[in-house]
Amino acid sequence: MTIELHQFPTGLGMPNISPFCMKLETWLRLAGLPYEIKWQPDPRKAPVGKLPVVVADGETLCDSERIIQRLSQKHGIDLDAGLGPQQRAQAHAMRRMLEENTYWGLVYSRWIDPQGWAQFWPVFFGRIPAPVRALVTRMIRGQIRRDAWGHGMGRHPPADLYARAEADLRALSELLGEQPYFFGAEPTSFDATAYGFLGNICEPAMKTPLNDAARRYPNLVAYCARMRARCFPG
Ligand SMILES: N[C@@H](CCC(=O)N[C@@H](CS)C(=O)NCC(=O)O)C(=O)O
Repeated sequence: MTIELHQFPTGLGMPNISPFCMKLETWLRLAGLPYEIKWQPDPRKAPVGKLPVVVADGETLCDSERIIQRLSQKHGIDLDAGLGPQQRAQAHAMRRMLEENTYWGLVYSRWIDPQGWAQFWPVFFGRIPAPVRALVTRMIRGQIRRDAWGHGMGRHPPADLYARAEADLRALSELLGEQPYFFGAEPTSFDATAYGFLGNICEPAMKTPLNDAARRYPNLVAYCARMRARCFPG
């Protein structure tokens, strides 16, 4: 049984600069499933144009959550076995918040905010030969601007947008409190999502209002360090 994990290349000192790819890789590590990485810089090659993708025993799976459900079922793994219905509902709501709202704060901070863009573009586009770089960069950045606008987050003035994303961080900080993981002493599947997103906000050596906001929550910073030590040591 082989699990091929097709995901974006790494950067910024992170296991992955895509929070969805990092979520899935974190989950695979928490689940103890061996996998082989296939680096894929171009999401258009993926069946639905988004990464991560997993190919397992000839089956191609898209969407991090769907992949986790399928692999859990196939391997008889349930990282949430210890959670009651109310905790599972909380995990679901927090995951949706991170993936559908906080995500756009992160996208804005890297791709649209001029301060973040100056730090981010060399990581993402630095290896593309100069003659085509400007064209590719303009095309992809333009698409991401349209996506953020279409979602709605990209229509807010920057201060409002960052305030909306910081409200998510505050909520997560309150929910985590002094616990090592979001639901107690051991990680659950929500911690894979949480680290994919919070890690990508707290840990990279980037300075934007979003990174600065996250680093004002000591429990979130310590949580990311704990998750990294557990899942990506060395
Ligand atoms: N719901 C998907 C979302 C994946 C996703 O949005 N991936 C981004 C990278 S973080 C992507 O591939 N974007 C490429 C694009 O939109 O063109 C999942 O959970 O896997």
